[in-house]
Formats: sequence, C-alpha cells, structure tokens
Amino acid sequence: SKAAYNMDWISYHRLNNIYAFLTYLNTTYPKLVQLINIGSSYEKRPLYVIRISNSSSPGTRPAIWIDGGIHAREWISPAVATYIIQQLVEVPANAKLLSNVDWYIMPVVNPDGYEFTHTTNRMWRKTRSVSSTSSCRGVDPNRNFGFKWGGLGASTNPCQDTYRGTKAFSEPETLATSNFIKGKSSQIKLYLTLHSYGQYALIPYGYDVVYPPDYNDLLALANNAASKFVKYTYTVGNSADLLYAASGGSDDWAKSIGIKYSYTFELPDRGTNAFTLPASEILPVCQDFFPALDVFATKVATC
Ligand code: ING
Ligand code: ZN
Repeated sequence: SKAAYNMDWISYHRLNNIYAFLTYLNTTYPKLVQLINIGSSYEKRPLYVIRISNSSSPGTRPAIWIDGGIHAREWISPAVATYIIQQLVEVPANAKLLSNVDWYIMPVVNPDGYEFTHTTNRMWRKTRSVSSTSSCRGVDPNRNFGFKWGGLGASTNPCQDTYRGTKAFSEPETLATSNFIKGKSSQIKLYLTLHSYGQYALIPYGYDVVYPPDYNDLLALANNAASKFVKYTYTVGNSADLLYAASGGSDDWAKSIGIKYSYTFELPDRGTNAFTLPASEILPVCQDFFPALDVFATKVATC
C-alpha cells in the first residue's frame, strides 16, 4: 500500500515536501509526535523541530538531538534525518528506541540554503543572509556557533564558503537552533549533527587539536556505534586531527554547554560523488546508519 505522504528515500526532496511530511506525522500521530516551530530563517521559512516521545510526560526523560541540513548542498543529511524520523514514528519494531529516550530531530537547519541548491546553485553551502559590506551572500552556519567563534578555519571574507558571520549566532538559523537546544540542555544527553561527505564520526573539539577530558568516553561510544555500519565504514576520531581545525562548529558548542556526547557525522560517500551522491544510494545509506542509533539510545538511557 502507498504511504499517505509524498516522501520516500529513493529521491531527494524539496523543502515543502519535507515539511508536509512532518506536518502529516504530527497530525497522524499526535500522541507520539510534536512539531515545534522554533523560529524563522533569514528568508522567513519556518524552522521545525520534531519531538518523538512515547512518554506520559514528554520532555522529562533523557533525550537525543539530531540535526541535518546545516550545510545546504549536503543533501544526504536531511534525507537520513527524515528517514530516522519515519523509522522511529512508523515502524513498530523500532519502538524499543523510544522506551527510555525522547528524540528531537531538526532535518533542515538551513532551509534557505537548501532551497537555493534546488533552484539556483547545487553547490551552495551557506545561509542566504545579505551582508552589509559585500555583495556576497551567506554565512557558514558551522562557523557561526558561539564557542571559540572566529578562530581557526573560519573566514572573515563574506565571499568565502567558510565565512564566520559578523558575530556568533548572527544567523537566525543558528540562533534559533542554539536557543532551543540550550532550553533543553538538561534533558539532551547526546548531540548528533549530520553532514557529508567523507564517512567520519568526528569527536570535539574542532576549533583546534584539543581533546576534551572525557574524550575516551566519546571515542568508545562512537566506535561502538560505528561497529554497526556494514556497507559504509566510518573513520572515528577528533575532527581537527582527522580533517582540519574549524572554529564555531555546532558540535563544539553543544559540548561546551555540557552535552557530554557530541558528534559530527560525515555521511557517505568518500568523494567519488561527494555532495552529489546519487539518489540510488539514499536508502542504502539510511539503512546502514539507522542501527547505530540503538547504541546511542542505550547509552543515553542510563546517563
Ligand atoms: N564538514 C565539516 C565542516 O564544517 C567539521 C567538518 C565539522 C570540521 C566540525 C570541524 C568541526 O567543515 C563538512 N562537510 O561540512
Ligand atoms: Zn557540512
């Protein structure tokens, strides 16, 4: 039978279709799903977080946060985030993942950029805000978070892809997202942000090659999660060490506000197709990734 929505994981979808899917779930499963409008993008698109909880008092249990679409061109990221939502909400066999944990999932943090990659420039990365000093538009949302903002690996040039913005949280997207997470920071025990590409599980800090004191705890959990991957193998380690130093990243900020387990996952592939991963790989990537969430949920349930 055909699902009652126009979402699938055999093609990439426009924002309106993703948002219609979230609205459908909220309407269809009101006890399980809450759709939360946390603000608006620069171009006034809504910013949505979906909460999935089967608790009688949602918002009181340990929670996992997952976001996608921080970077516009990394289309596999919102695709995996929406797949996770669908699996948690609609597949009874996954109910165990809901038994002790609440989930907050924001599939498209940067909706203006995402739409721009569909209409105009497939390789756009940033937000779409207008600069007062340059005709170049957009800020790198993953250089705009308020921990070690403006350090290594973040450009002061509005024409660069890694432009940091005029100040930390200058962008309505990063400001709204961070304010929401901060408001739930006693509940959220694990922060997971989905990017592409490279097949890495990245551990803070990214602002420089600095390891948090509990790095080994984060490494052990990431290795355990990565051991679930079958089709696509991931390299686990410190992000500045494995890739490059980059300040103002969301994972560093989440770690800095006390969310112990904070990770950036770089989804497939390793560069063959890079940002333009063929649609035929969406479902394989999603199916390979999903089992790792059991490792995270089990850990979070007991901390
Ligand atoms: N990569 C990340 C970036 O923002 C990263 C990698 C994340 C580096 C966190 C350091 C810290 O550049 C992609 N693909 O966006
Ligand atoms: Zn990215």
